[in-house]
Amino acid sequence: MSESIQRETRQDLRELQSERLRETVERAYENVPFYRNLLEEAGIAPGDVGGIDDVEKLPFTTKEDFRDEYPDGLFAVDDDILRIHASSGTTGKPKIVAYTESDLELWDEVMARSMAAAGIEPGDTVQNAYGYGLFTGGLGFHGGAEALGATVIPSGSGNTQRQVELARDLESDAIGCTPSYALYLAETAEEMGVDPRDLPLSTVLYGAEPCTEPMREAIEERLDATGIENYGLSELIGPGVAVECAEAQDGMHVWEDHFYPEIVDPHTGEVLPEGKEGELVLTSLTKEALPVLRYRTGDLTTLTYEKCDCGRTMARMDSVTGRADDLLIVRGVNLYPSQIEDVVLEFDDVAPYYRIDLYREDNLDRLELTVELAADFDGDSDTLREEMGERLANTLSFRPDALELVDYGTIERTEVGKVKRVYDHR
Ligand code: DLL
Repeated sequence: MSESIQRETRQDLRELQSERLRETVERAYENVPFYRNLLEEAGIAPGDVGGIDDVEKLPFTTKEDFRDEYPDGLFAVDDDILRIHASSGTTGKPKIVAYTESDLELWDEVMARSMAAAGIEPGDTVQNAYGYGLFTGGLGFHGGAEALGATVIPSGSGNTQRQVELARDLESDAIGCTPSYALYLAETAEEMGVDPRDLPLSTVLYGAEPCTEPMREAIEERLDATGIENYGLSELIGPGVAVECAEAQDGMHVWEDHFYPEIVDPHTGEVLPEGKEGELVLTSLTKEALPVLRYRTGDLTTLTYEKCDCGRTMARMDSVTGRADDLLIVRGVNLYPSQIEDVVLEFDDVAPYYRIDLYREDNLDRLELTVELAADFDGDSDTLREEMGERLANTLSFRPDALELVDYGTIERTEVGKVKRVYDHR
């Protein structure tokens, strides 16, 4: 089922989605008072949902709903919960998520499927450098690797020197980690006198934080491996919502038999046509403990339904360009950090490390950009700074108030958790 469903005709897939949406709405209505109220307020009874086309009638679920219903107000079961995870946002209470036995099986399945799509095979050794614990990355990857029949090394996050040794000595074929950590691993290997390109890793399955194309190229080049992006979020399951295929590396296949994607205008909530960028909204189609209807992820991306070169027919999502709440408004200009990253990392003379600091002075916004020079840089940094400033101005119609180029190794690295690059002091 798992293999063939990925190449199903769109029509058959929609029939399956229709059936599953009806069940999910019914489940949410019957078992979650929050959803019963929400649906009643919207004037919708479960019987009004005929098929997947009716998804647009349903109200949204938001991050605030998770916070307001903390800790378990969104759960649809009492006694059958086998696992709890949590995702901490930048503010407020964590979002608590729950799994029944069938949810954990589903998670293993979508993660095993993701790894297979990434080119990982049974018998391969997968080093899992995502954090174990409440964060979904560690255990999500772990279960998937075992379900696939791979050998998993549960190295977890941090301990980077040991990670290098493990990868080398146990001949890890693949590593799962954040994109920033993949670069940190390469850097640590170099410091240890190990050429990262000589490590046996052939696949880096990165995710959990944004990664632009130049950043992927840096990972692939420094580790001499294929970089495969994956996407997921705790509210829906954890990692395992979408992944690129090794054949095409051209957008992440959303496992649409379990997670139904839409793109909406982040301001109006209106559903946007294929190819338009907007906020990703996801509906779970098979979750038991925590069914979610039209969850506003806050992540900005686009969807395409064109069949992939690999033959899969499920929708593909682009890399996340930013989060709706990441938008930097600097003196009225709207910018996403990823747009700045895209321009800056195009320069060969810089290392993939930068930070953005925002201040307010005399009621005016001020953006300072700090970028690291490449380790072997021996050019004229004034000229480089000028060129970079020009290119930012031409591409983004925006020039940072200060642009500083600093020596390689100056910007603090993130060894554990998700990288932070924007510091808003306003
Ligand atoms: O980060 C799950 C995950 C673990 C995904 C490991 C991939 C690999 P949360 O901690 O709940 O779950 O954070 C979810 O992280 O809404 C996005 O904003 C961001 N995110 C996840 N994957 C990507 C990605 C995990 N590939 C939030 N690109 C999501 C950009 C991502 N952002």
